Amino acid sequence: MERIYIGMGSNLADPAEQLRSAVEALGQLSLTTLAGVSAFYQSDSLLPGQPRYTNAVAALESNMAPLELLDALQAIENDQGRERLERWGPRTLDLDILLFGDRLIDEPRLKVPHYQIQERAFVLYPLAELAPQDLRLPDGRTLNDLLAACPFVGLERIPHA
Ligand code: ROI
Repeated sequence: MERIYIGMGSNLADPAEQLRSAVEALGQLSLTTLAGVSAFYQSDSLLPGQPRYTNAVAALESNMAPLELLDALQAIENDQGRERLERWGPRTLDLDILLFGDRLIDEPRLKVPHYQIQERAFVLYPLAELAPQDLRLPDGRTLNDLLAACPFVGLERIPHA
């Protein structure tokens, strides 16, 4: 079993409900146990002119292979009405593999760790609710290092969402 962290985001069609449905679907994946879910956090889109996002992180314990898990996550996104009209466009559901054990994955379809973890408060703060602060990325940086460099700005934490 490997510990995997999934970043979740939505800014269309009742985002909190989209995240709750996604959590439910993650809990039903084969070879996989849902080990935890962070609070939900609201923030403005990094791109102007889009609705606000709701984001959260889920922890999985899984025996799935990375690309198998990626296929399963994309199936969940599609089930929840994701339409890939434009890159970075608004979406009903986005599921990203943030970390997969201590693996470094560099394939055309999948790069892990997710390349923007460090810049994104809406990923780091929910991740920190589930992961140990001394968690190390494959490049040696700890979660604590990343948090120290990424202020908690513009995030609104929604407990029990
Ligand atoms: N902004 C926020 N706040 N949350 C996201 O998940 C998110 N995802 C994106 C872009 C459009 C970059 N902005 C975001 O893809």
